[in-house]
Amino acid sequence: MVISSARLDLPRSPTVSNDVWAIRGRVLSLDRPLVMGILNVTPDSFSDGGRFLDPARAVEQARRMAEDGADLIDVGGESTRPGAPAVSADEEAARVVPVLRAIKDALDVPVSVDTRKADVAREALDGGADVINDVSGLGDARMGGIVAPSGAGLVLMHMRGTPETMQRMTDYGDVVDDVAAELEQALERADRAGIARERIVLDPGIGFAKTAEQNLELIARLARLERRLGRPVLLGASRKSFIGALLGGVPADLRDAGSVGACVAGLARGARIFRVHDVRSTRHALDVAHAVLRLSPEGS
Ligand code: HH2
Repeated sequence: MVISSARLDLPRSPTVSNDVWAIRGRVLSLDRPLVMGILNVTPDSFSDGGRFLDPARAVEQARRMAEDGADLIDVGGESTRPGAPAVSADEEAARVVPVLRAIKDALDVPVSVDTRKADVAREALDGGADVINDVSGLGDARMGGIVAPSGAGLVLMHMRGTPETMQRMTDYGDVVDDVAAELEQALERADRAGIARERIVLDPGIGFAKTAEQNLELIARLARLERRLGRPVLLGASRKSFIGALLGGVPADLRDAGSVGACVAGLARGARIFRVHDVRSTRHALDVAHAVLRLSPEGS
């Protein structure tokens, strides 16, 4: 929900509001849950690969998601599923930027670009991206310097290693505390680059260097991340394999109801932004769950 279109130049301050997310001249209110619709423009994403490579089809899908209640559209040009092969920055930008520009021309919906690469982010920001969604949490040393002057929002996600190696890097003490500590380091990288806290949301990285049990524990104890780090939490559980495993091995295209369940559970435990494939069902479920959960369990 956009509550102001005034360009912001917010200083970093100890009194940062957790109820807003400042993204390139807009302030998104987090008074109600935000839904980020996934648009993968890759040949190989695990659930929607190959469907939206053509900009015209991508715009139609973005329009559908906006009509269904998406607050942002997240465009990604590199699959990060476990074991996915690396893609060059040129190839990734060639997939993402034409789609980004086409959406910005056709629709008035904020667009985030899902990339770990500073060179892709630079082209995306030139093309009008409102948010950089960095699954490596500023792992590319040049990323902070490119995002900082743009005023764009930033998602700092937790992962370890690369999509090829991450599933061998699941040793944690307390998974929530260890993820919080590693996200804190990402926040410090953002501070050093001069990116104001209001522009940042945090993401525990469901499925990225996590076992199925660790994913569940992170969702169950999400509120601790916001309490410790002072910024809102985004949850990206949609169609991921832990949902398939919980449901007896259902394939990705049959995981939407389970994904909605994960979002509602995440909302109850403190998540504010939800990155999903099935926007309409998620929007409906979150709006109803939010209307209930904002009331006190004790009555007035
Ligand atoms: N998950 C994926 C990609 N980007 N970004 C954030 N912030 N959080 C996530 O959990 C997240 C993400 C992986 O899912 P998907 O885009 O559906 O598949 P693929 O990586 O195969 O394109």
